Amino acid sequence: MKITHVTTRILSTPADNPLVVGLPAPTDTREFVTLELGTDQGLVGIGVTFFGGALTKALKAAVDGLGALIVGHDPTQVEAIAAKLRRAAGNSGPGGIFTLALSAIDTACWDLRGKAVGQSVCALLGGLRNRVPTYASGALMRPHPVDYLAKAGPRLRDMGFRQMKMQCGSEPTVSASIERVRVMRESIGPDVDLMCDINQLWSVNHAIEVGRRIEPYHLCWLEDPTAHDDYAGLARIADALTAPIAAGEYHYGIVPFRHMLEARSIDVAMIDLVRVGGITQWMKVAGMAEAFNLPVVSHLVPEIHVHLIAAIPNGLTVEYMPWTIGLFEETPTIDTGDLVVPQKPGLGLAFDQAAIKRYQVG
Ligand code: SMN
Ligand code: MG
Repeated sequence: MKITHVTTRILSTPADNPLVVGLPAPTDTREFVTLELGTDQGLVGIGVTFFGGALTKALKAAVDGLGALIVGHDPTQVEAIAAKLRRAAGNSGPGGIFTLALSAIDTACWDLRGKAVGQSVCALLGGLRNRVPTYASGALMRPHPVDYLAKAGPRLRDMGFRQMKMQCGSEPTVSASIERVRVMRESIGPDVDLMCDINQLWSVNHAIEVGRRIEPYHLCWLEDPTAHDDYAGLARIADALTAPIAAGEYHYGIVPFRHMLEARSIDVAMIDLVRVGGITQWMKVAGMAEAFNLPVVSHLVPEIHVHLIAAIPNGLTVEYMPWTIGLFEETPTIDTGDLVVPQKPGLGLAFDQAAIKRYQVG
């Protein structure tokens, strides 16, 4: 099989989240770069990348530029493709736009790999199980007031979610942070897994102080309590608290995970498909975490991550952040709190032509 053509698009979709109910819909948008790799066998593989912000056009140009270099290549040779693209991109990786672009290409190659042999990506990668726990995300956000959380949490539980994540970190006082977590926990009861994301907003000492005082509310994990690259600081927090510390979404490539694992900075490895550089790199980090006896969780794009978390022995749960559901014709179903792995060949996903028509801006 050979890659014969590369098609990229920029889609600008409404920045809403269907899990947020009863609040005005945001008026801003999210930009995605979509990729289709066509082949001489007539198969088409798809990938997606983002985090471009104002550089989304540059990200599309990066995918186009790298994509042109793999025309004529066998898409199943994912390491050969990564090596060629790294060489071609000079020193523009592993951080930033190079890795974001590589991710879309690698993902589309895995989709083709699955389609070529009639197996799902999950089956190709290990095929451990066909459903995985998932948690509601993006629905209990920092700007949402406490009384909203108290109503939204039970609503998510009634929708079937057995796990959910809230954001904290911008409260004016320690007691306001504690109160936010207390109200959240009491609204959903003891049987729902609750995660809390700080998105790097706290100092190490503040994280330890608040973290100790919210221990009665039992977090499934405390995420990114401090700066993502403060490996020693994260380790101090992880040591001081019983709540597991999760981090990883801000890192590019595989090497920072070595630092976090060696420094004992984390108890849960959160791997972002887009920033790590695609499925090939994602699996390497999952293996590193396994060797440290640590679970792995995903970040964004549940439609693709469901294959990865389901394939590995240490996959804990998939973040159900429904930003990307509008891009696809059909997305994995949620059944009593689990995300079901699509059984179709490859990723089991197709871009929604109506969405392309409606949201394409480049
Ligand atoms: C997150 C991602 C994107 C926007 C806001 C928050 C968050 C997550 O860190 O874990 O999904
Ligand atoms: Mg996060």
